[in-house]
Amino acid sequence: MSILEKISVPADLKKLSYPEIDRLCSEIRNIMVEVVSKNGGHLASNLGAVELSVALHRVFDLSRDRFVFDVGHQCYAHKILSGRLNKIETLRQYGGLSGFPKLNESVYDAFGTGHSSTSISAAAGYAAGRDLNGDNYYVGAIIGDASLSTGMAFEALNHLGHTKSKLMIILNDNEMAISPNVGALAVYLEKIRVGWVYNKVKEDIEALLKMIPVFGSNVAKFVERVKSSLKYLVVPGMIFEELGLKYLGPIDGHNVEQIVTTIENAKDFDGPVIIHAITKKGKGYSPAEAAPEKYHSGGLFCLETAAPSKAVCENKTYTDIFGDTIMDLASKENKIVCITAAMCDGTGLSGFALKYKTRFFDVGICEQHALTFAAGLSLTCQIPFVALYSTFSQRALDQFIHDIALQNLHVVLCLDRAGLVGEDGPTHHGAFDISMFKMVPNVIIMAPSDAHELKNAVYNAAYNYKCPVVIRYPKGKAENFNPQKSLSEDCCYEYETLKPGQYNIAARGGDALLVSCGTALGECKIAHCELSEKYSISCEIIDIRFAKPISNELIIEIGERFEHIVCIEENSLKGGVGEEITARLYEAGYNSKKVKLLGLPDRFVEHGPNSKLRGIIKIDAAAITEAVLSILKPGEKCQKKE
Ligand SMILES: Cc1ncc(C[n+]2csc(CCOP(=O)(O)OP(=O)(O)O)c2C)c(N)n1
Repeated sequence: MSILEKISVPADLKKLSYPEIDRLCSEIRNIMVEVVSKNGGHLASNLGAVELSVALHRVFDLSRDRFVFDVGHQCYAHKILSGRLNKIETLRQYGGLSGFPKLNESVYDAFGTGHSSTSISAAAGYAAGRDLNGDNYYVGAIIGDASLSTGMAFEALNHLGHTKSKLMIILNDNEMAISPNVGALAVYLEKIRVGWVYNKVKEDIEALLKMIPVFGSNVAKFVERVKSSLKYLVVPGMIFEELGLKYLGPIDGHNVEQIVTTIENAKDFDGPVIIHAITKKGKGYSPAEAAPEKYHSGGLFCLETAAPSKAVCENKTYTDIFGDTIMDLASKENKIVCITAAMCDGTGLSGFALKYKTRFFDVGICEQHALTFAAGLSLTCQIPFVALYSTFSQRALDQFIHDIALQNLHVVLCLDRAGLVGEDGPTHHGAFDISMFKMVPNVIIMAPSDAHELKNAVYNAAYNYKCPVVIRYPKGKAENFNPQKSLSEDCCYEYETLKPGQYNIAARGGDALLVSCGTALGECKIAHCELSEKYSISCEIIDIRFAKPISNELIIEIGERFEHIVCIEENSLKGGVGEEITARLYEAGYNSKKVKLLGLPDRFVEHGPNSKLRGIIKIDAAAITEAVLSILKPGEKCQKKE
């Protein structure tokens, strides 16, 4: 019988011996590796947090005590231990378990996460509410070293130092963000780790300090100063102590007994306490230990060889195309600089980072800082490209408005993972970028429809538009609607100059119009064929290219030539391009049009394969066909061909 089978409720963990706990940890790791090999997911961070999760469940009752998992990409062991083992095979699949903690998935999940560095704030709120209500459960946050180095985490620590709420922070320090962690805090934690082996020495020195006698006030002050500077040198975690938290550690984050003992010691401290646990990202699965960045998150892989499944390595993605293009432009223009917020590889900047070391900045998980930093760079005539995932740009909206757009600075924001992202689900879908940035004055927003269009967007953003520019493109394989033109010979690629608002007629037709935004063009083309072949309906397709500006010329072209219009975008319908086009047509006096708007609905879209999600929310080719048929009058070109 496996140890896991002995656990029907988390409290059963308390009955296990430590050797049994060790076996349990291996069983959990085996399950994780197997499930992630089939379903994809965040492997390396989860492998590194097994013992921490086991220890938390051994000490606390997490259905009552409230622990917030930061980012939430390390919650698989927690899910396995809290009654979800029988559903773990459904992880990240449509209708199955989410890859992140989710309030409505289990009573054991204290807070929904996905974006980094929210855990201490949420836990602080829990602690304040608990105290107001006169309750007495435990509250805590488990946070990685990279997530701790963001503004939001510092804001929470700063607040806690003031409130002194009883709360436990577990710092899961593996020296890594997705890539190696960067920044001054990372260096500080590294010093503590190095000093870890000298802990004994520290204890001896502290004992020695206590023995220094104190004579007279000046001597006393001097001795105090010496004591405190020596303390800074040898006592780990002083920065946290100075902020008003009790610091415990560092401890071995893979030794459950040591973690449990430390938590037990910390539990009764009546204030904020931080336990510093040293862990290894990818622990227990050698390919992930050797290459934690590669196994941070990703697609399916072969269990035996650990090689990515074939589908994963085929064809260039939009991320690759962006990476290739920026390298090409940077080879000719030395003012181009690139900024990432801890997502160098994910945003396609690894090549740039290697080749142009001084022109590349990884600022850590700090999207707000990344944008204002870019604003400063732009004022020195550099051409900053900030590459983020669409969803993470949400937290930097004010910096975009106040620091970049208001001053009309030339900063290019490249938003990868725009639109649906599939299995990562609602925390990661890039659902709002067009709506969010479209309302901001001075801004150009480009939504390229294929690889060539993306190359042109990056080129024009660098050279032709001296204002804030947003370029949004999705996850996954890049379409190429112009296969005659080579994508690979970058050095002699012929970029096309585009006027802001310049649209492209992608297919001619007269019965109805499909207004396509970005990569929705692929689905429009399929619907176009189906409407023509099955129903003899000829549709025109306009690829608007720019979500902003939408030119008057385009509005007049649509208004004069079409009565039946379907707009398609993989962005929220609220504040999207469809809404604007409808309003502008009406305003221009074209007020009798039949219009259908397809886009992301006014609810959070679940996780699952993108193709399935597109069908459910009706933005795929079938939905486009259906929309056209629904607005053409019966008998008016919508008889199905026999
Ligand atoms: C706001 C935000 N930006 C970027 C990310 C992408 N991201 C996910 S995990 C991660 C690194 C987290 O590192 P750490 O907190 O140290 O945890 P570890 O994975 O090392 O356990 C990043 C950058 C995110 N989730 N949220």
